[in-house]
Amino acid sequence: MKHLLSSAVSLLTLSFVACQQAPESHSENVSKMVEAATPDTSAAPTQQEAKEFLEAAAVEIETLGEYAARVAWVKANFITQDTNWLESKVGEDVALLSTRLANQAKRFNGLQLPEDMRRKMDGLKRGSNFPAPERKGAAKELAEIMTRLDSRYGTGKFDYNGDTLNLGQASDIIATSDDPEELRAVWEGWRTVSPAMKGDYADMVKIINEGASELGYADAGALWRSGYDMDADDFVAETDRIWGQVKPLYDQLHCAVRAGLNEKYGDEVVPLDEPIRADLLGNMWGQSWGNIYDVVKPEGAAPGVDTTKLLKEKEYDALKMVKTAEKFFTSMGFDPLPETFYERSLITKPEDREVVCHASAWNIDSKDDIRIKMCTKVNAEDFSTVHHELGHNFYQRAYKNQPVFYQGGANDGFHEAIGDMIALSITPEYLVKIGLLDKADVPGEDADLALLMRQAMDKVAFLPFGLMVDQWRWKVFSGDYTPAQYNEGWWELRDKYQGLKAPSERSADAFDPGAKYHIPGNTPYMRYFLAHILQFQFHKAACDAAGFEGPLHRCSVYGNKVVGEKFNDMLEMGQSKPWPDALEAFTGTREMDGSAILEYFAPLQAYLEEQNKDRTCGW
Ligand code: X8Z
Ligand code: ZN
Repeated sequence: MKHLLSSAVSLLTLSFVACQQAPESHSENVSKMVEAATPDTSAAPTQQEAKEFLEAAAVEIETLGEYAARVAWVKANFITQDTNWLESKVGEDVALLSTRLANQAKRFNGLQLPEDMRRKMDGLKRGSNFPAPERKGAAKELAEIMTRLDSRYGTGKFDYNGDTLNLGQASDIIATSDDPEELRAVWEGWRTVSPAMKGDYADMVKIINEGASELGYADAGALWRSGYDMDADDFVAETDRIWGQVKPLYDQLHCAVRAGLNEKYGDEVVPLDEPIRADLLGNMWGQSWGNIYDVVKPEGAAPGVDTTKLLKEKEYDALKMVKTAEKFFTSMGFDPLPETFYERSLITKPEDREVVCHASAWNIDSKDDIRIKMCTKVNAEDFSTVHHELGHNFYQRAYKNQPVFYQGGANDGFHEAIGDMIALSITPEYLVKIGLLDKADVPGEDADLALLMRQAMDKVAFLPFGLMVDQWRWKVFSGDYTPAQYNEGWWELRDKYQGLKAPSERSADAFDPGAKYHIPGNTPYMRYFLAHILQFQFHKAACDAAGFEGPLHRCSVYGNKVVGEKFNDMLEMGQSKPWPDALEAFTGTREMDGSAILEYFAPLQAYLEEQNKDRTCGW
């Protein structure tokens, strides 16, 4: 999700790179307001002063936030030297504001405050995920680096067989080719875009570590981990615990997929006792494997549903995909999207200019000006992504009446899980209701394994990737991985968690993390691991609330207004309460936990264990 000024982790974030600056005169005015609220830094502050400080800070954040969002939107829709310049400029202002407010908030440290004010103050004190140190010039340098990284990724291209390929074209080849030589060449080709980012990345790490240290954190990783309403070390223990719950399921899937690929490509390309080559999994990063579902299609099981084929047969286009996803939300009682959403969103890739194609959802004015930006293709993956993005937008609109401090997800994993939870309700029975599937083609119970396998190839395959990306960043921030070890460290974790390996020896200057959007795009990633756990908890709670009694993968809450209302109650809370309160409101539990995803896939896990019983699993 792209958002400037609110996140579960911090109030002012550059993570979406746009930042800019309100017109100078206005900026000065608001600065004076904050100054006025904290007049004498030596005197013991009063609660009244704290109240005034928070009020003035909210005005500053809202004002600069909207300006920054508009600049960032223009840059992401039209990458040029000038829009990069503008974005760096506003990024600097956002960084300066964030650092200043964090420092000013410290003044109220010793003061007893009502819980609500303390929560707002603590949010401010966390600064941003990419904090600039106070020294002169640091915010500017940081903002310029962040803009450069993001734009380099957005405009990345490479030559292949006499053609120039962008990421979308390269991804299509990875999704459909079964020529290992071609796959390797395209996989490597995309990774020629990122070595040029490495110097900037190392410089950025130094700057934000310095900023984090000034805010009182050991490093930027410690700052990121502190954004979950719990002790940062406890958060790490929680993610490890949850990974421990789901790892046996992943290991079974890995084993079956390796065996399927081995059958297809032979021992030379896919040895049975090694990690899997990362270019063979149908996705540029090997993060979700739905595109190679055929290699593990359960034998003898009835076929599931090929959503890509259905969308194409029924001549869906990007707009129809978005309208269909919107209709899911409105069927549950949410208001339709505003007209401006359709007027202002970008939903197909323009041919005549450079845009950041990575899908995102925007909240421009913290009210109703919500939009998405994605280079939609008509396929199952993007059908699901459209639901994902609208989930962000409906969440943003649900919490729009919260104070700006609370306009964010209960935690950042919640924000990523909303649309995904809705997409879990895309069952064959639902597809019949919207006319995509003929009633006669609804697969029976004998297709359950096929349906679960197809879903697991996306959702289960993703789990270790969701975990390892920020494991890598945390080690980079802590200095465990020096710039010289960046790439080696990346592959160490790819091996450890995913059981994947590069298709060939990586060169000394390779910077493979930079070939994944969220590294140059400056977006934390643990949120997606959490979301892949949470969305199943939400789905189960929704199905329970609907009184559904069948297996979870056959449950759809389409049209269920009772569930919609309960869901909305959680969404409206935004970030106003610690996330366990929000989770409890909807699911009745206060813990993020892997038991729901395990329950969902239980029949598949049993099947995989049986299939794998004579295989040697692991790597
Ligand atoms: O980045 C995204 C969304 C935008 S928030 C499209 N996702 C992650 C990714 O693409 O790597 C969704 C799933 C994981
Ligand atoms: Zn998202």
